[in-house]
Amino acid sequence: MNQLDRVDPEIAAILHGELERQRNNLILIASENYASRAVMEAQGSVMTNKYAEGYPGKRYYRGTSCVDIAECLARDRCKALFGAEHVNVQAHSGTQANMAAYFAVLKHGDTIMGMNLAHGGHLSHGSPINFSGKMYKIVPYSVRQDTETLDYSDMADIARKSKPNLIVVGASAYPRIIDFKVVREIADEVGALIMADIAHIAGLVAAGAHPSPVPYCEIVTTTTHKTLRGPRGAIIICKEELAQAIDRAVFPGTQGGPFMNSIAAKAVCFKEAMTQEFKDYQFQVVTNAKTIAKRLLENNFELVSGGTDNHLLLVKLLKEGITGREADETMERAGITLNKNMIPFDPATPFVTSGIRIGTPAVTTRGMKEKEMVEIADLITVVLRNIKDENTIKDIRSKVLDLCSKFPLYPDLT
Ligand code: DSN
Repeated sequence: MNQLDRVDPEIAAILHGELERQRNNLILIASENYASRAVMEAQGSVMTNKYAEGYPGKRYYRGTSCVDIAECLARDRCKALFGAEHVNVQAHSGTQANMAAYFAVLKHGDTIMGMNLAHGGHLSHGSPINFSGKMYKIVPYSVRQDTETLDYSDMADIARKSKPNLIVVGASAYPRIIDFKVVREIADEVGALIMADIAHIAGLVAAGAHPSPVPYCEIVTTTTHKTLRGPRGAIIICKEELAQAIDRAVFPGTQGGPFMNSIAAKAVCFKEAMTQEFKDYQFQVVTNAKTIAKRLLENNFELVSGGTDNHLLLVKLLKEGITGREADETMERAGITLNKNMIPFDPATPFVTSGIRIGTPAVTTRGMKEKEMVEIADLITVVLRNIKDENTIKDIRSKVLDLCSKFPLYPDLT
């Protein structure tokens, strides 16, 4: 970072600090990952200088010959990766992708059925404090209290009663496979459209480690920076008949100029995602999550739904008498970065919570496998069992540093 060090040493020092933080901590936030150097080079490139409102071949600016090719490549690669009919690669974020999707197919006041935020859904799936909950009539569905898994027959009953215009399926804290085929049957019975938000599982879907929603849903949205391991941003996949409505809802509906640097980086991400190395990585992500889950169960912890089928798990801390907030704060001091999370039927507030969420995408990118997952589960166990013992926390911190040093991150980046 020669130029940045010279021009703005203050920000340069913060970036160096962030690189060291990422290197020296176990990142277990389920929505985070480490993008490749190639992705980061495309994102931090001259493409950031270009305005390109519109779409390839139909721009409102001159000088778009290069960015047009990049956007076409990103679209074509993404279509091939997911078997999609149409894709919009301009969405800046997951929430903006969802907003554009709603604007494309709904009117103000229409009914959306979305997963309860407290049960694993997302703010943009109808939370009353989000635009989605303010603009649309929201009918939430939940997980079953006994199994803590999606209750498709309850979902069908709710759909029959509320006749939603759109069923939103997808989650930010749900550890099990989602059955998109059953959701399609429910939607067909009540005449609803489906939008699957696969932000968390997109990498797994691309690799075949989770069933794809693309054949079953009119619209599929995802961010590109979670399991998909690309740049920060989002995409919208849809059926051909919705292509124009989706594109118009993104630009000019909800966004202005696309971030061409991010679009170039998305193209790189999609190319990487077509490799065997990426497929192997995604299956390892799942194996790693299952390994942590198994070890935590052996260590007598309770997990939401009793385990995991994907890249994340949720630990219930009610029995331990620890809040999620205490746990994630102490864990951070031990060098383990994860987040507090609501568990289904949580008696605590969203700021306190009774659970933690653990995800394996980032540590798997570092090359860690089953052996390290058992070690990580044991480190987490010691922290949770000694939450007030500062000497133990310090000891875990040094063990974490030791583990991190064996899996160098961005070794040639300074
Ligand atoms: N906030 C993201 C997550 O951590 O799951 C979703 O947007």
